[in-house]
Amino acid sequence: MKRILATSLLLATLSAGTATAQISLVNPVPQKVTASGKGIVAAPAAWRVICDKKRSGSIATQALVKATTVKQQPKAAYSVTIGVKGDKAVSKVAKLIPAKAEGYYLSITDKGAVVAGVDEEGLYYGVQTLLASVAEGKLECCTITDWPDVPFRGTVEGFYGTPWSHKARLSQIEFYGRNKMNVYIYGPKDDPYHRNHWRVPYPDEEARRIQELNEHAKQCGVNFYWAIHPGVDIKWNDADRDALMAKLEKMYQLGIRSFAVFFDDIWGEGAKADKQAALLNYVDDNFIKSHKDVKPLIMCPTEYNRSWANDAGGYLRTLGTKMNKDIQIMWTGNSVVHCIDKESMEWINQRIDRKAYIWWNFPVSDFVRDHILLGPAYGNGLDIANDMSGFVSNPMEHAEASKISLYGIADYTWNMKAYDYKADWEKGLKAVLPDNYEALRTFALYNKDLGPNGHGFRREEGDELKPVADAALSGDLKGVQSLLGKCYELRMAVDVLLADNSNPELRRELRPWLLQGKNVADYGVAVCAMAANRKYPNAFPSFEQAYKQARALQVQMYELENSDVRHALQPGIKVATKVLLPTLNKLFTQTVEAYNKENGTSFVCEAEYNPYKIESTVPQLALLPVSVRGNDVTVAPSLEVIKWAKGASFTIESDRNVTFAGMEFNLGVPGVAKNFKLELYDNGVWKEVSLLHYRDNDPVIHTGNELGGMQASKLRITNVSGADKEVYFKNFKFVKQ
Ligand code: LOG
Repeated sequence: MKRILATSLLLATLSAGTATAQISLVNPVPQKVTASGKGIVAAPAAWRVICDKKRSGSIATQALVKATTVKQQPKAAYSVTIGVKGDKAVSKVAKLIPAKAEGYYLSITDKGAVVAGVDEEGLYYGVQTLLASVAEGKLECCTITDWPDVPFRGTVEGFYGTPWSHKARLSQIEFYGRNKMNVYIYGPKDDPYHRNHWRVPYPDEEARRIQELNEHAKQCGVNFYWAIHPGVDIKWNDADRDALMAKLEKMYQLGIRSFAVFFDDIWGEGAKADKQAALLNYVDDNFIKSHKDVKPLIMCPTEYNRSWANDAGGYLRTLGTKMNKDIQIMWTGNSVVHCIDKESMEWINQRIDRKAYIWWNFPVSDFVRDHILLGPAYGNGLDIANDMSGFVSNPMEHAEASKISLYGIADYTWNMKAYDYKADWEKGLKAVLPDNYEALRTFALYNKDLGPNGHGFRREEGDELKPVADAALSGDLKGVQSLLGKCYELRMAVDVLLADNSNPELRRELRPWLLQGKNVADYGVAVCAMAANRKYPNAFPSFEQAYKQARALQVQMYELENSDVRHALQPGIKVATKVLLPTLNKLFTQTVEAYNKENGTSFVCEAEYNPYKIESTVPQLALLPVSVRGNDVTVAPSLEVIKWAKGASFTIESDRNVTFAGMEFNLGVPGVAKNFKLELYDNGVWKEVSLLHYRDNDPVIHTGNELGGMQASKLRITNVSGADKEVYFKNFKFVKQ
């Protein structure tokens, strides 16, 4: 009895202070919250909505009516009064509405709530705040004034690879609305009607789906931007200008009211700043502005990051001076994948003479498809809200899993100064998988970093594990025990997630990594048993038993990496690569070495097994993963323009001789075969193999018939043209016999 009293007293004191409890369920964190009245009370079972007649069809009203948290009943005692500045219903609180676009005032008491938006968007967000705060069946009496820091917040579906499914997009858009993001830019690189066949209108079925997405976005308060990517083959003539206008007009007729034009990842004719500016000014003057209901145009430049910007060439300054000021210009930061800070914002804004629109390449994983990125969104400056016109994240092709970091990005862009990425990460995990949040958290701890990659972008992973790892490696048995505990924990989390039915799409996305997580955890258990056995030689399992299991799991990890469990285009399956797996590998090696020394045995002590290795003097190619599927050996494609210097080469080496059945690669440019030399290395001699295209307009490069049956341990491709070349690295594979 006493204890209950004490707890309730404690609760009472807490709730009399600043409002936190129920409001902490709200994302993004509101700008200003003041606790008032009775603190936390039970939420009503039903409420009645009061608004001006003209407001009854608004998306805010619809969101309230459709809400499942609290039912709407015309006679309910609890009232929710809603309106936009100027509406009669909210005239009493008109003065309290913040004078900021998309802002709102919200008051919650035990008798009723009032939501007053400065505009329709603000009202919608106020309603979202109210709905999120009652999600656990309680009400927190308080007043809130709230508005976003950044005017445009959301995502750009701008990655290479399998575009999101229609269902995934619907779910994303709903998630954005709930978390107060107002932008979804549709620009998947591999939608042919966006890029390669940009002139061609969508077939009816696809057009209907885009229409549905756009309608859904409207209901969720999200602006659906449709992006076009014409730079690959655009001619600067009237015919192509008209083709672009015609396609945009078609999309307008489908109902689209927000547009973007992308010029990223191209070179040559399409990459000219003055031509791009002239074309977009034309689009702006004759399409965007002539339709009164269209949002400002967004463009992605060719030099979209500082490391690629050739300042002397003046590309960015040309856009800055020549392109209409209302056209927004995207920017990924100091490099393709980079966090953004004040200094880098100032650098770009000066050049483009406007506030850059940030395209943040996180959590996108199209350049590290063997990893899945479940970590928090951190590293961007908290003082740059006023330096940008918008901030969108480019997510992973794994839409559900991306929501973990998107949850944080929504918060960051709304209320930057208060952004606490660690707290957001926990909340994001809960939002994605409320039923098994702990398991998802444990698994996510081992899936944050990207591994070594061409962009040099890395993330924290496993810092919390380091003391345990150091202790285990120093031979401390307690350390080994703790490490074993971590492996059990991972194993349990994986099993729970593999059987979780509450978010089947998330489970489908995570599956390759879950299965690999299971291998890593089992491997860890075996390695810890080996280490423990050094202290207790008579315990079960024996050193040899545990060693055999550890070896078997190394093979299983490799086999799984090259199995059909992978998603399309996935080169491997990497889990826990930053701290846990390297620790286990080290522990394995040092334990085997010590055992061999003492017992005169010669157990293999290498921990990692990969028969193929790449070496390259083209830096962009040096870190690409190699994968095996049946007899196919594939090097993962690179997505950017590859600067292949004259004389530079790319070598792939096998740990044994391979008998070749065939080979095929694609550098994305017709006719380039003559610039490259292919050689195979056999018994100390390099032998040349001829290269050819089957057709003039087909970039695929084939090898001469002499390749069939040849044996070699290395294969090398060299730029022998005598000049630096710009190519793509779209596809590269050879087939073993
Ligand atoms: C592409 C983007 C891709 C990303 C990460 C931009 C503006 N363009 O290197 O489509 O998802 O990097 O690989 C890009 O970032 N090119």
